Amino acid sequence: MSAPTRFAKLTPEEAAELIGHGATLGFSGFTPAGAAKATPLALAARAKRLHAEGKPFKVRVLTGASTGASIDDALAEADAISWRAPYQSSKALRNRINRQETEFVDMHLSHVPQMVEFGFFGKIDFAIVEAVDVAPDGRIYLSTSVGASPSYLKHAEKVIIEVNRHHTKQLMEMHDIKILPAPPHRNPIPIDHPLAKIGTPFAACDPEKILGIVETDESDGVAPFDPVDDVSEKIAGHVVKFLLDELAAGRIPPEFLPLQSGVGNVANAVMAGLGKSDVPSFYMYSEVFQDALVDLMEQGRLLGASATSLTLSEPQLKRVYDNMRFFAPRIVLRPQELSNNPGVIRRLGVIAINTVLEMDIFGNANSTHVAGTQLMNGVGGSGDFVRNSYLSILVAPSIAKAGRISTVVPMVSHVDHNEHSVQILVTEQGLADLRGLGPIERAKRIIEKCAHPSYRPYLHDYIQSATLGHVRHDLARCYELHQNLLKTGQMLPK
Ligand code: 0RQ
Repeated sequence: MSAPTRFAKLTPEEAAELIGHGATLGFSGFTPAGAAKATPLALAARAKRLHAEGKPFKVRVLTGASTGASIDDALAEADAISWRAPYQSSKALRNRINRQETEFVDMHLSHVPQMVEFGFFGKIDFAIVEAVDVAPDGRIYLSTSVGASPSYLKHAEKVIIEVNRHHTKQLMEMHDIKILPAPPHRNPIPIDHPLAKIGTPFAACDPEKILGIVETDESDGVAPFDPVDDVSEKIAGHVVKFLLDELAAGRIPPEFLPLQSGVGNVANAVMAGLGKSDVPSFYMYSEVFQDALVDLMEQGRLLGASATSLTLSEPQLKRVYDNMRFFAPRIVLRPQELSNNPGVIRRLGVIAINTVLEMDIFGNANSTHVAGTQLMNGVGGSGDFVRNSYLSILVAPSIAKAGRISTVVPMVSHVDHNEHSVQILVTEQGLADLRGLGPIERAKRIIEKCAHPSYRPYLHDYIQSATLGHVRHDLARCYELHQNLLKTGQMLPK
């Protein structure tokens, strides 16, 4: 394909000048993968300049999920974000959200395209989207993530494309892009295998809306994972043993089921553990394709993966780019409405493994808010998978902050995943299979299998002293551990 000569070339500063105070921006980016890079940095610099002149400048920011430093860190540090959805993982932004300087809408990632489609977020003024190529007729070949970019390109009034030369154009071989029609005209989505393709390798955009192209040559800047620690290894061990037992019992078929794994070091360790185990070679139907999966695919342990982003550190990404003949047919990158689609997850019988901050003794889980108030990152795609998977596994270390916090508590201080969706809880202490158990049996099992020994007596005592009922609670006491933490910095007295 020829260079996109039809469109004006813009410097990042020129692109940023086009964007006015109060605009709603739909950025590409799902994790740092495929995030717009130069334009948001120039926008942050512009915001700082305007603020120094005493002028207001804030924008409303939509993305696929979290972003690289160029969007959330830079714009938050410039105090330039008034409203943000659907997910973030930036310290600078998190602090502003928790001080209520930025309004944050924490939502299921599969819902984003539909909400854009129906105008729930209002008018999208600009889509600012990273691509590897643009055709004169407006076909946009996205880079390392798809996320919600196709919807932003379709609905934004104006479009700025960042063409990033750092990435291979062959990425288009992985992309499978489709925007679902509006209900009630939705036929079944014909994805009956993780690698099934149902769309096009490009996102469509009216070329008349494209104001210009910003050229970049920058990596996604994905940080490599920490070495696997003892706690993550133990959690991975429990998950692997459980899956092998399920396989032996015939509750997982011999060809296995597609896996989804959440973000972070624990999730990465679980995937590495599964690769080394006797679990049969498997597929993934997940949202993020992260570092451990490159090795597993090369070893033949991972047969193929559906995701919405290729979130790889530079060395791992280079391995993929150097061997696209091998990797391209084995990876499909889809819009997040499809990578995280509840109907497809249920159809394929996904086994989902996600990390939480805390779990309660009845099986409710909190992924997002420390002590019920302080946002960490957001629910992300975890809810899409936890609610709809064949097996829904939630993992966490049993204690945090050197034991001052128990992640197993009487009642979670914020609910992201409720007891009706959660099936299996795992900490380094053990695994609690909650299927078929009523509340009191669940409580006993979670305390014995998952709680840290130093918190078990407290939790048993809580149940004993609670009001008799189907679920036993002492409403005066259920947040005692959290209240202790807020008052003294630890959940139990020394
Ligand atoms: O604090 O950073 O100061 O050390 O929370 O905890 O154990 O390092 O775990 O990095 O895997 O993150 C739930 C946040 C876990 C993540 C969460 C403190 C702990 C540490 C981080 P420090 P760990 P991880 C699909 C999947 C929601 C989205 C999701 C997440 C820090 O997995 O954001 O699942 N999940 N998406 O010390 C107070 C507690 C704590 C606690 C841990 N109970 N109270 N602090 N910490 N438990 C992907 C996408 O959607 C893109």
